[in-house]
Amino acid sequence: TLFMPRVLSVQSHVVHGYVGQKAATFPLQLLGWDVDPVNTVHFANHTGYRHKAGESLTAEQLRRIVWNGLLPNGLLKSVTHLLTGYIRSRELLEVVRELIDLLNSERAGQEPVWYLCDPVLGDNGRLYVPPEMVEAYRDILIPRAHLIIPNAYELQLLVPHETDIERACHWLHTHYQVPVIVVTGAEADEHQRPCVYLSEALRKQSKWFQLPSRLPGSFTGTGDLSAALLLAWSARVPNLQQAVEYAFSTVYHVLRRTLDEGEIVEAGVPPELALIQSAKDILEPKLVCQVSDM
Ligand code: PLP
Ligand code: PXL
Repeated sequence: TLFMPRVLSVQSHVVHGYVGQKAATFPLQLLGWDVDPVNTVHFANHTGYRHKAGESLTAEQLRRIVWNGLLPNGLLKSVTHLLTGYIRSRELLEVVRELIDLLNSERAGQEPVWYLCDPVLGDNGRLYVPPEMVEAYRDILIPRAHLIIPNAYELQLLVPHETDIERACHWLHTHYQVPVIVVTGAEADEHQRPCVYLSEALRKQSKWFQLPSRLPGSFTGTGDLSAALLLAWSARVPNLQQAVEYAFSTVYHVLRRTLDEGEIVEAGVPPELALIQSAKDILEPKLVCQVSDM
């Protein structure tokens, strides 16, 4: 039968720029996915700008969208994947937990919904959600995810007692049953590579992926783009290692182009990703990741 992936994408929307849904939807659609976006916020722009304006979705509003609309119209039945990103409140996170159970009950008799969780907490030492979200992610969403993609800072927030990336991943895996963990932007790692941690069962095939070089500069939306690409490729290639290669090669090309021609609105504010200009690199990424055994 034809594989027709449809992802319910629960993350932020910005009017201008490319973070959250705006970073995820275009690549997923180009790669053949139907995307059903649920916007957790509707902001003017990402929060790195001087002026911030917009509204957050409340738990009650999310309940109405799902239980008064999507569910009774039968629109959750075709959802094969769930992607979650920027969520600002514990209440909303709890509704997402109910949503996971609902999606799975709508798929009774079929494979459960495959869930990629990006535990968006912050980056480079700066939290962008209330601090109680750390525990909320650990207790509520992470145990239900098939793959999580924290950056190095988020991993450290989630597992404060382990500074070693591999040991922190091992701890999350054994205590929270997370099958796959992909850690991005590992500053702690002098080789500057995204790390891929697989469950014990898959461990023997685990590989590390070396990026050609870390690109200078600070970006925003990179994590959202990485998560979407990893999801898109994970359903198109036979193994996760390959999906990581395609996804991070694409991220590299997008960042490379962003350095050359990304929109800079204001000094000190990260440029917007040159995403639309990168359509060819999204569709057919030239591989730039070296796969090396550890
Ligand atoms: N440079 C390259 C080549 C990358 O692949 C990435 C992220 O994957 C970054 C920079 C940005 O890393 P961070 O997650 O710290 O924003
Ligand atoms: O890329 C993370 C992110 C997502 N959504 C919004 C943001 C940011 C980072 O600044 O502001 C609205």
